[in-house]
Formats: sequence, C-alpha cells, structure tokens
Amino acid sequence: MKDRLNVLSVRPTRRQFLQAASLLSLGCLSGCLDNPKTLNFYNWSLYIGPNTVKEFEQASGIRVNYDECSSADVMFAKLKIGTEGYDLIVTPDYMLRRLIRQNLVQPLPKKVPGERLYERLRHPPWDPNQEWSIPYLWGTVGIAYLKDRVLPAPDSWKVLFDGKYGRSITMLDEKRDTLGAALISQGFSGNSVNPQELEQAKQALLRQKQWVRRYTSDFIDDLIRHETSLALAWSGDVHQAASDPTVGYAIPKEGSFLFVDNMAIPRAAPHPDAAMQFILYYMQPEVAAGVTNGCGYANPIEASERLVRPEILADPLTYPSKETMRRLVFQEDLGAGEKLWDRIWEEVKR
Ligand code: N2P
Repeated sequence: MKDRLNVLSVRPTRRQFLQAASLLSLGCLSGCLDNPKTLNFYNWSLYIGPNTVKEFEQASGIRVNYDECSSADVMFAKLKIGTEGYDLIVTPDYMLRRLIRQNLVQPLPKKVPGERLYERLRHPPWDPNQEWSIPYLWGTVGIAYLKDRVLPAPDSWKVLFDGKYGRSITMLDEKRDTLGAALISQGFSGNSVNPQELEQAKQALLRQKQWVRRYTSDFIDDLIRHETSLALAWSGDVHQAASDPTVGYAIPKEGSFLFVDNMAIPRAAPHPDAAMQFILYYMQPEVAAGVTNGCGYANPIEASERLVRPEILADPLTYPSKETMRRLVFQEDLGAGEKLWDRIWEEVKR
C-alpha cells in the first residue's frame, strides 16, 4: 500500500488515483482476512460502477476490500502464488480454462440463475454450464485515436505499424492483445501458436518499438493529455474518455478480439460465500445496468438492457453492430503455446 501511495506523489494516473481512493476508503487486505463478513474482490481497473461496491456493502453488510489489476499475467501470477487471499476475481475468458486445469479456482458453491444471461452467453466454451464462473462484462480490442491528428480515421491495424504518426503510440501492456494485434496485422490468426507466424509478428513489434512511447493499460491518460495520437485500446476505457470529443475508436477491417471477463472464486478464497453473494447480487438487472452505465462495458444480463442509458445502448463502442461482431473472435487458451508467447513478449518488452 505504501508503494502505491508513493507512486501518487509522482504523477497520479486516473487509474492510480481510483486505486488509492479505494484502498483508503475500504482498507487494506491484511487484517480483514479472518472476518467472515468480508469480500476481497480483485477486479480490473475502470471496470465497475461508481456506487456498485458501496451499495453492495450496504445491502449485504459485507465489507469489501477492492483491489485492482491491469494485467492478466499479473493476475495469474498472484493467483498462482496464492498469498493474496482473494475471494472473487474477474478473469479473462481464455484464462479460466487454465485456472481450472491448475486447480486455482473452485466450483461456484451455489447454482446461478443462468437464464438471466443473454442466450449467446449461456453456454460459452470456457464454462458451458456456469459451473465455475459467470460472465461479468464484455468488450472489444481496437484502436483509440485523436480525431484531429489521425486523418483519415484508421480502418486498418497498419496505422499502428507504418510509423506515419511518429513516436505517438501506446500499446497495451498485455501480450494477448498486443502480440495478437500484431499477428492479425500480418494476416494471421490472433490466436496463432505457429512459430513462423509468431516470429513475423515479433519482428513487426520490434520494428514498431521506435514509435511506441510505452506499453501501458493506462492508454487513456496519455491520449487525453494529447501526449499520444494512437493507442491499442479496450472499448469501455475509451467510452470513459468520451467527455473528450477528440478521442475516437475504430475496429480494424482485418478483424479483432471480443473479450468476456468472468467472475470466479479462487480455490483458496477465505470467504467463498461472500463471493457467491456478490455474484448473485450482480446478476440483478439494476446492478448490472449500473455497472454498464458507469464504465461503458456491456454486461451479460439481458433484462438490464431497459435500464442501460439509451445513449450507451445506441453506442457501437459498447454494443458493436452485427457487421462488426462478425469480424471479432475470442482469445483462446493457448495451451502449450503459451510458453512461446511469453518468450516473445519478454523479448519485445526488453
Ligand atoms: C478495463 C479492462 C478490460 C479488461 N479497464 C480486458 N480483458
């Protein structure tokens, strides 16, 4: 906690500010582990409604320690070490299978009302019967850009790899998205584990480095300050910057990723019942709608639609058109290919 607050004194990003605020108001993890009326919730940053946690605390009498993450690899490493005492995590679709395989999550202690989910989310390949998880939010990977600098509006991944706008790019600090986008830009599947294809994608990323200001999940801060012109981006984070009308978002014609992040309970969770209580609380339409309205990511609860603000419902940033959806694929579990991705990612970042 001390380290996090020290970071603030240097230059707080919005994410760090929210992170620190949640730690200050909700307390730290240690010391609360043995209180049964506690929920240690590990979620992605910019991924919840402004009042969701507070209202859950009031409704349930459970105190929430809210911790944020902005990298799937960090999340996985923390779960693997198992010392953090998280009760509830929000895991990417492709990672859930790996967590199940490695015995790092537990089956949900109660049956969930799966019929509340949109039909297309009821039987996802990573957990076809909601035994381990329920979808939390979904969104897309695309290109965020400054409309007055990037002309014409980008429609291809090439704009991130041709250097036309100089050293003005951020790429996500997330191997699945950054290496995945590089693969697609080279004409390959974004889930490829083929060594030659990955080598070509690596070369594209190494060449691109001269134009990359940093690898970060805080891409919105850099764009809003107009320190960058282009970013590999997540849709809802861009929505949250919509008060800045100069920021646009595009899903390239070559295709991209659709991600579904899921709530699951770690194997070693000290308070699985509190986690289950939050899951059931979240599945109420008004709660899920509050999260979508707050962060611009779409939720899986069908009946929440009538409570989502009309301008969000009509915004293709949050709800892409059918035509766009056809160009999007899920990120798959890489299996044994994960090691090669890790090696390449390390080389790129070095
Ligand atoms: C939002 C994080 C999106 C998670 N800040 C991508 N899986």
